[in-house]
Amino acid sequence: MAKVIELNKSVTESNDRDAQELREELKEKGLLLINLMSSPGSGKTTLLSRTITDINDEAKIAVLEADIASDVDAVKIESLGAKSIQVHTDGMCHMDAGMTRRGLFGMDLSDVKIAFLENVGNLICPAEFDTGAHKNVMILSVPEGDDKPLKYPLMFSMVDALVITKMDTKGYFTFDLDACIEHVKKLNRNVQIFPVSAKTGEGMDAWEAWLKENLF
Ligand SMILES: Nc1nc2c(ncn2[C@@H]2O[C@H](COP(=O)(O)OP(=O)(O)OP(=O)(O)O)[C@@H](O)[C@H]2O)c(=O)[nH]1
Ligand SMILES: [Mg+2]
Repeated sequence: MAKVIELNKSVTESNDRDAQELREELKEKGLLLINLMSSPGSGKTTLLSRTITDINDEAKIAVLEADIASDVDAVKIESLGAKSIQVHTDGMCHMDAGMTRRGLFGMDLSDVKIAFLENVGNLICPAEFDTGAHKNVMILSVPEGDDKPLKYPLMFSMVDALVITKMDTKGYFTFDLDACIEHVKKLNRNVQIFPVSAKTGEGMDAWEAWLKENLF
């Protein structure tokens, strides 16, 4: 059973200010916060699990799991030896800076170098709220299709990195990686793109190197 915090809407309405304050405070503590967004089931927890297995010894990882219900993801992460906490969003489809702060500080963050926020699974609302993260990362998985940047442009245009996961399934789906990258680059010229499979480990090195480059 994971520690679970029930959240409700932030009391303050000035989310942008709260987000900036949180970002600065965490930087002073030497803690990199990464906001991980995607549609449900695209592979966030699996990517985090593989990342923890690969680099948790070098850079301690903690995960804030945000869901509408359940603690299954937090239990999975804890079973790998990383710190984790589950927050419930009171039915809301996103996290804001105040909710992120309450969840993060519900964990013991001593020695932690990277905190991931696994945001609520959807491609719309999470892109609209600054969580206070230093880097915003999106996952798109091969089975979702290469046309998603055309349909959900906001999230693709605001992220620092895009992980294209489940590359091991490419043979079973019609997914044109080059076309996908072209759509994304039209929206966001500077985005870093990492094609990976969290199942086979393909491409994980480049993703993990990027994480380590961004450590404080
Ligand atoms: N073949 C393959 N399957 C994967 C990969 N990554 C995740 N999966 C599978 O995809 C399913 C969903 O993965 P999760 O990691 O739970 O996805 P999620 O985004 O955390 O899901 P929610 O938290 O419910 O939004 C699981 O059955 C995983 O085993 C991958 O790289 N390759
Ligand atoms: Mg998950």
